[in-house]
Amino acid sequence: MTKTVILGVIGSDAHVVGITILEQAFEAAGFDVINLGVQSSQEEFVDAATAHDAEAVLVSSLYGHAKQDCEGFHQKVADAGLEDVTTYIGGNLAVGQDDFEETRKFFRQMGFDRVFDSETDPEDAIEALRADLDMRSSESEQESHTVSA
Ligand code: B12
Repeated sequence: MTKTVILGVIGSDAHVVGITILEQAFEAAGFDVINLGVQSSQEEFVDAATAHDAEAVLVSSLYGHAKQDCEGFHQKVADAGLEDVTTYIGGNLAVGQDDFEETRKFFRQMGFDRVFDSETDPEDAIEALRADLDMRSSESEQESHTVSA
């Protein structure tokens, strides 16, 4: 069965190239992608996940304000009864991004299931989501490698 993912760039961020690539990669991998585009609010992510009965929400942020833009996001997810929805975030998540492990820890504590940096190959995110959604076929399992995110 096709799995639906909600994708968008959060806050006032207008960087569109990354999510366009992610949209194409996830669609090619067989996911049904609802692309909210840039400058999407927390409410738009939550409403779309509810409306489309999504399995996952993929949040992108490039301009360095992800911490502020994601504050309270997982409370809204919980309030909407979407605790089972897998949430990922990726991009340039902090200004400077000197120590990505610290950044990853911060966003994991915020509630994101996985946190990806701007060097992420979309295929790694797809592999991680397949694993998280238990979609991995036995064939791809043989070829898989561990994704740390
Ligand atoms: C093009 C660009 C712009 C264009 C955007 C045009 C457009 N409509 O897209 C313009 C000129 C408008 C722009 C504006 C700004 N930008 Co700019 N921009 C860039 C630039 C040069 C390239 C971005 C890009 O398209 N990359 C190519 C795509 C393919 O890569 P990507 O976006 O990183 O996405 C990939 C990964 O990050 C990852 N990914 C992204 N999201 C997610 C989510 C998930 C779930 C997963 C798994 C993976 C993932 O997968 C993507 C695909 O491979 C980068 C520098 C750089 N080299 O990255 C700066 C950069 C992102 N911009 C930056 C900044 C600061 C700004 C401005 C704030 C500048 C200003 N003072 O006005 C504004 C913000 C405007 C706004 N409201 O958003 C900074 C951010 C700094 C930070 N975070 O620490 C950067 C890093 C430049 C820098 N080195 O300082 N920018």
